[in-house]
Amino acid sequence: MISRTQVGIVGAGPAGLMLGHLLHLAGIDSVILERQREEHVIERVRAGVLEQGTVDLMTDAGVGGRLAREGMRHRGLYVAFNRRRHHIDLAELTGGRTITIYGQNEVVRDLIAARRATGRPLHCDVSDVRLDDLTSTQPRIHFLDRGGTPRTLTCDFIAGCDGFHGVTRPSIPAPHLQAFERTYHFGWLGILASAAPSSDELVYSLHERGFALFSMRSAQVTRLYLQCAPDEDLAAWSDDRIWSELRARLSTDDGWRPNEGTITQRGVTGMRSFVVEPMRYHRVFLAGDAAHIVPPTGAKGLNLAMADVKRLASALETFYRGGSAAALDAYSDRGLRRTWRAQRFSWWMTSMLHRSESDTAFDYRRQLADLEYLVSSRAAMTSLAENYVGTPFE
Ligand code: RFL
Ligand code: PHB
Repeated sequence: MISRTQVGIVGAGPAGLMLGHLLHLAGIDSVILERQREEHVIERVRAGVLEQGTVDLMTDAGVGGRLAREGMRHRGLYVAFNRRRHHIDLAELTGGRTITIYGQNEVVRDLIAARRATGRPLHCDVSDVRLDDLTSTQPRIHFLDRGGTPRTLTCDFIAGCDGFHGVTRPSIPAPHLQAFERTYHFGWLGILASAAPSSDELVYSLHERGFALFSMRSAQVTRLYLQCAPDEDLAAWSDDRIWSELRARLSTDDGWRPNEGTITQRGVTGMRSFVVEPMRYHRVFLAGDAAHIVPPTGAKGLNLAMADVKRLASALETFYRGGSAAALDAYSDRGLRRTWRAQRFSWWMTSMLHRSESDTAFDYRRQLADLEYLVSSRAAMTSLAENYVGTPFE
């Protein structure tokens, strides 16, 4: 079966779904292909921090209703070390900009509902996705639909929104891409717990035993992370061990500690920094994690993905309206500027807050000095705040 569309979108994460929705609003048709089942995509627990640019994009695109009702707006955050919490007033330092806590899976749930309401195609559970004719003006995507029927999609453009392990980036001939990568010798063990958040804002903590992060999803659900080995065996972590480690790394001398409750979800994530240049090959465009990965410490991944697809949708709209390809031609360079800025920030937050096996006592003292400086200098706090809340989307 052969069909055609204007934009073939590979991947139904936040990038692919938002791109499809923005194109729909511009009257451009698209087909979204996703290799996982729809329930899996909706239930995958990941990011939680939305920059104002992401919130505005959701709102302007008409998919921000539940986000406005259920998202938790935070004006600041805490940094903890030496058993003390220090407040950083993000809003005051950035002329009123804030962040919103709303789970990535909720963003995805809202975007899937919006897609279904448009009646435009979203094929989940597809397999064997392959791309060819990438140098032609009609690149193609081949796949098996959920019933196993082979299908071909002829496209004007292909958007690779298929994440770091997707098929689009490896389909581009290697000499055309340059990759920049850094891996870290640690990961995060993350949990969701049925416990009311004991702090109204996030707490990023450096402890001698490693990093820990206190976050939340709702008035009843706490989200917590512990630095661990990248290949940490979850089976070695009983609930008691998780809570005792979280208590050790997060509790502060003012008596604050996370509330505890039933652990409803747990997982281990490795960490990397990765950028590919350029983000385009002929009529194939890479967006989101397919093009770049940041360690989660700066909470930038989802927001970068949203900034990419906003730029891409607007460039495609310009192209279809008047035939100018200038914005498409600028897509990669503009995205790379934003990406490298987020890379620098995420690397900096990560290295300031994590302990490495190769670290010496000198390194730990240096990290503490970095943190002391951060919380005592308005200039240093402003630098963190500006980057954390994110620059406005183009
Ligand atoms: P996704 O979400 O990985 O979606 C890609 C989709 O493509 C599908 N796919 C394919 N489909 C068809 N054919 C193929 N061959 C395919 N191969 C893959 C996949 O199944 C998937 O559905 O990428 P996208 O859309 O670019 O979105 C990026 C974000 O998911 C990611 O950057 C964030 O989750 C990163 N991140 C955070 N970002 C933030 O902005 N703020 C945060 O607070 C934050 N915290 C986090 C995070 C990521 C984490 N993990 C688990 C890596 C916390 C964690 C723990
Ligand atoms: C989350 O709530 O999942 C979260 C918050 C901040 C981060 C990463 C993840 O930096």
